[in-house]
Amino acid sequence: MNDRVTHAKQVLASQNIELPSWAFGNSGTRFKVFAQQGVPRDPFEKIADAAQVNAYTGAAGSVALHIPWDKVEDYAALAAHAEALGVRIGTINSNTFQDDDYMLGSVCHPDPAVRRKATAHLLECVDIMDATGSTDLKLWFADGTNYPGQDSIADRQDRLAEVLATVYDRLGDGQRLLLEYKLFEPSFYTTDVPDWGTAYAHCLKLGPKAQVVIDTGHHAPGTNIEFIVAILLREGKLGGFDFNSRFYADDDLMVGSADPFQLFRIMHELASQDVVGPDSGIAYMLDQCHNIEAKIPGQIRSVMNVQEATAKALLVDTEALSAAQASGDVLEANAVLMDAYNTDVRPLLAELRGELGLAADPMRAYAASGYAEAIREDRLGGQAAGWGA
Ligand SMILES: [Mn+2]
Repeated sequence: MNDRVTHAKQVLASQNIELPSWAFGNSGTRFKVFAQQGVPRDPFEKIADAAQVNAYTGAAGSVALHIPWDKVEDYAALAAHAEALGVRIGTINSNTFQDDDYMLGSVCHPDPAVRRKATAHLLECVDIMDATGSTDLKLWFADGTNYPGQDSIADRQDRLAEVLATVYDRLGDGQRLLLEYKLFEPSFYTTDVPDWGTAYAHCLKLGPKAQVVIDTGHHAPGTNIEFIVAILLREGKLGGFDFNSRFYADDDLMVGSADPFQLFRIMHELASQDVVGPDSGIAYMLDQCHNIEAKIPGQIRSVMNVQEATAKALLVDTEALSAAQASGDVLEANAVLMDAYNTDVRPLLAELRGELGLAADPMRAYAASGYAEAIREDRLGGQAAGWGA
């Protein structure tokens, strides 16, 4: 057990959970955006807020950008700003869904001119990767149709494949294309990349620099996500995660909030293959919006939820589990897993934070820091960041 705790602490100390820049801006539903005070007004302020999450958790050393929301004149300056605050620029996320031209899709659009426009945006994202040192391009497409007969399902796949190949060919050494799937929304009859199988098929054709992203919120209720994790890992095609929590649909709520057991089961698959650490080639990212809760503590809580699920997964008695599985002892195998899940890992994580020179309770330490009050005072005037801003 002591060896296991030591190993768990080593892995947890190196774990990186990437934060989305958009988590710090105003967000909402299609019904209402409730503006908050002190929200960042530009990408520099978003990165400053993300750096706070890293300062209190020690586990969030990178920030994903979303283009065009995070467009700046000087990306090298943005990367230097991040570095000065102890974080770095992570994944570049493309946006081909907020322009009038994209009403019928982007890379799958029937009009070649719209597809060229979308392709140009994706290639610009790779330019930004070059400028920021980012290695991953994350692609999610809002493409799909609402009505049977609206467009050819097969032709749309051909168009998608063609654009993806163009972007893939532009990638430099050490750069990857991460393709994200989503069951539905904003299209409700067909979605052009609806599931891991479709994403996997495209990535397989593209080559080794193309991998699949699992957004935990992008599945039908009851989907066994840990099975998808196991399959993609086995095929070397698991590029990363967008962690969040869903209840009815793609809610982008705090990861591990509604179903911490699902998060544990996912982390168990990853821990059992020893791919939790930063050298695994798997990007562990949050994709969340905090519509009704404060944003920085929302991100801190989310990072802590991932850490707790990871710690539990690392405490699974793997020898006992393997022995029970080999002997067909169903109840014992399940009990070994549940023992780990039911362990209170909060003291272990508090101890680890102490060893890393961090406060034992990141939520309280942040609340006591005065940062929230300071940004409310400082960020008066200007346009608060948010969707499309
Ligand atoms: Mn996502």
